[in-house]
Amino acid sequence: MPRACRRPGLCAALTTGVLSVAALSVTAAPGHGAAPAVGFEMPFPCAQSWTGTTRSGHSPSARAIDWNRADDDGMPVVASAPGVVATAVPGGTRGYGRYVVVEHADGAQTYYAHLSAVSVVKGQSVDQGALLGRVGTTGNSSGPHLHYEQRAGGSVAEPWFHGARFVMGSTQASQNCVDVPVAGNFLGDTTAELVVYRRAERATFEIQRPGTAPKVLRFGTATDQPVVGDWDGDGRLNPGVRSPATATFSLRMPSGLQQVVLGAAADVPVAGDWDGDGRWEVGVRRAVDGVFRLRAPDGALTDVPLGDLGDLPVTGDWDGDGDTDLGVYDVASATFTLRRVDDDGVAWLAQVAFGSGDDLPVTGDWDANGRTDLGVWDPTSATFTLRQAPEPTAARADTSSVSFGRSR
Ligand SMILES: [Ca+2]
Ligand SMILES: [Ca+2]
Ligand SMILES: [Ca+2]
Ligand SMILES: [Ca+2]
Repeated sequence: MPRACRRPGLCAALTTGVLSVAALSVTAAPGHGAAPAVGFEMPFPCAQSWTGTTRSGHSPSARAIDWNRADDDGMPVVASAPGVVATAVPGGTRGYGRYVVVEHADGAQTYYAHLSAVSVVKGQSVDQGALLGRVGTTGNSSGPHLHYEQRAGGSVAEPWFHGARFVMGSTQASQNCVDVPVAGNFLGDTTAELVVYRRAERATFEIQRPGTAPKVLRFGTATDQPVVGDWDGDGRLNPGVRSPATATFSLRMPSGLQQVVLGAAADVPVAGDWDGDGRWEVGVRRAVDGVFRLRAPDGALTDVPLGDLGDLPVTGDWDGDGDTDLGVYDVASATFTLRRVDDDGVAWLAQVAFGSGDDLPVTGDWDANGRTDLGVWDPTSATFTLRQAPEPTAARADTSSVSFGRSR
């Protein structure tokens, strides 16, 4: 029952069969110090140390944390857990100032206030560790810091991080160190490899090689968004990242680095060979309206609306014609919607139910038949589940599971 184990303290007790008094107290008295149902991490990139304090009369609750560290003005603020942006106020001047609220499972919420910049928009899905904004001193604030709350049932709850109750006044290193699932043919053998992007100050792409250690490519930072593609058209994927703050793609090739500025901070990067010439291009799925904006090599832009605001974008060549197609994944219903365009230019949509729970989508040609297949990655168990069929939209399919990456 891995999905129930999102509270490391309790899970450890359950797996050893010894339910200690401390573990029992975890389940008692909801709202009065009970462990949250969501496994929250600190709202800062992996390994950063921050000091959290409160005071009597802290509005709206002494359970709210003011986070500080040296030179903290402008430092990145990231999501404590996956969720949907419930509120994003990029221009606030009173109270919380510029702030973000993320809604998680079971109606739990996290608040991030007094920001200098907001990088997300209402309605979009954010993954754990995703950039939400920058530390600032907007609104009712006397100096740069992050005002942070965990709420349950609308009330400010006692904050917990990494399965432990937070001790006010303590300095802790963020364990918001997450893998992001990626896949694609990096090694040139025509089948797609399983890959994770390991968020860190010096991030890495970890490429699975069965029977031997993963191939590790160092590229990107903790708050970059991974985006991979065959930028030089040699048949193998290359790493890439997009910096949300500057909306800049950095695409790495053996010959050097290509940079492309596209979209707004909140947009999600995508990549594919839109024109089928063997070299991949980039695009974004716009967070404000869910429209894909695809960039041609000459800079021309094509807009394709697809899916709902909170859906996650996927790309792949579903019909095997050489042109990359678009799709979206609805996490709540665990359903892919795949779009292809026929020879007459008519767009067709097909839905495929696959995955469950908090799974994140991945796509890759697992069987090397030229058609991109579907898959999901379960962050709780760090397991890829791959769907294999002659065509990704076929009703019948085989599935296989592979553990790869670090569980959250
Ligand atoms: Ca390449
Ligand atoms: Ca191309
Ligand atoms: Ca296609
Ligand atoms: Ca395939």
